[in-house]
Amino acid sequence: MNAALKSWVDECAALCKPAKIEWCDGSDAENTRLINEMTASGVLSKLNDAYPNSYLHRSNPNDVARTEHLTFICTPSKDDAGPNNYWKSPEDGRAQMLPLYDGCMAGRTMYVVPYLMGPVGSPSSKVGVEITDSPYVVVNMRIMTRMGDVALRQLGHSSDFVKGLHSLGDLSPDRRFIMHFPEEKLIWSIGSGYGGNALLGKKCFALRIASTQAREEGWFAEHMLIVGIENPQGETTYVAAAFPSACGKTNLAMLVPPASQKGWKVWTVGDDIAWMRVGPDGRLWAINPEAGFFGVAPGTGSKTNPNAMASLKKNSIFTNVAVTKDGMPWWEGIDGEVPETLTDWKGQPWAKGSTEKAAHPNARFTAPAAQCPSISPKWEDPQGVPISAIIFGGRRARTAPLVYQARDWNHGVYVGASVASETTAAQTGAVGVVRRDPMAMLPFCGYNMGDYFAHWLRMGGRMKHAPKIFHVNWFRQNAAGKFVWPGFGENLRVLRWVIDRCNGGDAAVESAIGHLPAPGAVDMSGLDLDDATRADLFNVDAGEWKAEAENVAEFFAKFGSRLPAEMERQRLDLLARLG
Ligand code: GTP
Ligand code: SPV
Ligand code: MN
Repeated sequence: MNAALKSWVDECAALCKPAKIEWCDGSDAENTRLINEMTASGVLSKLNDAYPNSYLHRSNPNDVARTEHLTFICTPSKDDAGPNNYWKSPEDGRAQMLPLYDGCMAGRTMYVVPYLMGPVGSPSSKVGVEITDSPYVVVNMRIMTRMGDVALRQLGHSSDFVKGLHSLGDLSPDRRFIMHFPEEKLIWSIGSGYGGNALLGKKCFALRIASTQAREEGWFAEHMLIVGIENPQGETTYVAAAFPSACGKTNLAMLVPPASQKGWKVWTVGDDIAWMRVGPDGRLWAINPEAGFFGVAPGTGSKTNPNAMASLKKNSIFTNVAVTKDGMPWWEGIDGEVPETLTDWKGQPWAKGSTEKAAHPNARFTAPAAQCPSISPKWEDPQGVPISAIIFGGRRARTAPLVYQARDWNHGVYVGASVASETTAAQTGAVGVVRRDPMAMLPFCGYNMGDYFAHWLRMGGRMKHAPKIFHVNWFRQNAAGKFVWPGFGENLRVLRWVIDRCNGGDAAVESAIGHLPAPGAVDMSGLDLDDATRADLFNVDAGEWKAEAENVAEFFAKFGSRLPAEMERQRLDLLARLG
C-alpha cells in the first residue's frame, strides 16, 4: 500500500465521512457491479441491445455543462492565476470548501479511483487519484483513463500523483465549486456531476494542473486533437489542432476522406488533449493522455462523423441525450427520420415539431478510444507521434479565412494568442458570443496567460524542427447566416495544403495576416461552391482585421507587464502590414 495515498484517503474519509470506502481496481467485475447498482437506483438506464452494454444518464438539469464562473485557481498571488482565471487564495479556497465537504458523503460510498493519464510505460504519462461519491464518475473514468491497478503499479511507492477530491454534494449551483491548488497538485470539486467539472483527469488535471507543470518543466499541455494524415504513398504526417470547446476537434480527429480524395487516410491519435515534449531529434512529440472520447452528441451522425458513430455503438455512456420508445439514444443530427415522439433529455415526453431540443445541445457520449475504426496504430505508443503542424481555429462567422499560415514560430504564437471564437453550449452562459480564447485554452490554462505566451515563445527556441503554425475557420457564414464551407470530411482538402507546406511546398501567397494558399492550391474540384463564395473563403478584409487587432490590444492590455513585449510587437507588425 502506497503510504502517501493511504494517508490522503484517510484524511478525505475523516472529512467527508462516507458510509464506506471502495478502492477501485478497474476490473470488468467491478464495472458490471457498479452499473447494476446504478440501473437499480435509476442513475443509469440500459439502452436497446442494438447498443450493447450501453447506458443513458440524465444529469440534474441545472448541471449540464462546465461552469467557468465557479472554477478557481488557488495560488498565493492573484497575478499568478492571471486575468484569465477566477482566483482565490489557497487559504480562502480551503476555508470555503471545508464546510461543504464536512460530512458530504454521509450514507454514500467513497470510491478511490487511481488512474493513469497517457499510455502505459510512457515517460510522459502521469498518475492521478480521484476520490468521488459518484459511481457515474467511476464508470466514466474507466472509459476516459487507464483506471485501477495499472495506475497503482505505475505509481509504486511514489507520492507523485495528482489528488482530486470530488463530491456531488447537494448539486446546488450555490454550493458548486471547482478549485485547483497547483502548488499541491490538488483539485477540489463539489456540487457537480458533469463532464469537465467531475471527471477530474480531464480538464482539471490534464490541462489546468498539467499546464502549470508543463511550464515549469518545459513541455506543453494543450487543448488539442492529434491526427495522422496518410498520403497515397503511405507517408503519415501528424498534426495537432486546438479549437475551443464544441468547435470541431473530435470531428477533425476522426475525419473520413471523401471519395474525391483518393488514397488518403486519416488516423485518430486523440480528440481533446495533447501532452507534447521536445524529442532528442528536436521535433515535438505528442501523446494523448486520455483513453476515451467524451464527445458532443448533437450534430454527430453517419454523414458528419461515421467513426464517432462506430465508436459509440457499444460499451458507451450517453449523457443528456433523448431516447426513442425502443430505447435507442437520439439527438439532433443523428441518422434517420426524426421520430414522432421521444423522451427528451429531461425525461419528459417530446413530440416532433416541438420548439425544444430533444437532446441537450451539450449532450455527450463517453466511448472507448480503442473502438474507433480510425484509431491510429500509434495511439498508445509510449514515445508519442512527431508533430509537423499546429493548427489553431475557432468559430468565426466573418474575418478569419478558411486557412492561413503564420510567417514563423513567433508570429504563430501571436496567431494562437489572438484566437477568438463564438461561445458554445459546452459551458454555461450565452451561446454565440465572440470571445478571445487564446490557443483554445482560456478556460483551461492553470496560470497567468501572459506567462503562458512567454512559455510558447520560449519553446520555439528549444525546437530544432518546430511545427509550422496555421489557422483555420470552418465556420464562415454568408449574408444569410449559412456556413459556406462544407466542412467535416472536406476539411481534408485544407489539411492537404497544410501538409504540403510542412513538406516544403511553395503554393502560397503573401498577405498581411500570413501565407494564404496560392490560387488553386486548395483542391476545390467537385465542390458545389460558386466563384464568389470561393473567393470569399480566402478574403482578408483589411478593415475587419484592423478592428480585430484593436480588440486583441484590449485583451492583451489585461495582462499588463506579464504580456511578453514580443506579442505587442507582433500585433504592431500586423497593423503595419495591413497599412
Ligand atoms: P469539445 O469536446 O467540447 O472539446 O468539442 P470538439 O472541439 O471536439 O467539437 P466537436 O468535434 O464535437 O464538434 C462540435 C460541433 O461542431 C458538432 O455539432 C459538430 O457537428 C460541429 N462541427 C464539427 N466540425 C465541423 C465542420 O467542419 N463544419 C461545421 N459546420 N460544423 C462542424
Ligand atoms: C470541453 O468542454 O472542452 C469538453 C467537455 O471537452 S468537458 O469534459 O466538459 O470539458
Ligand atoms: Mn474539449
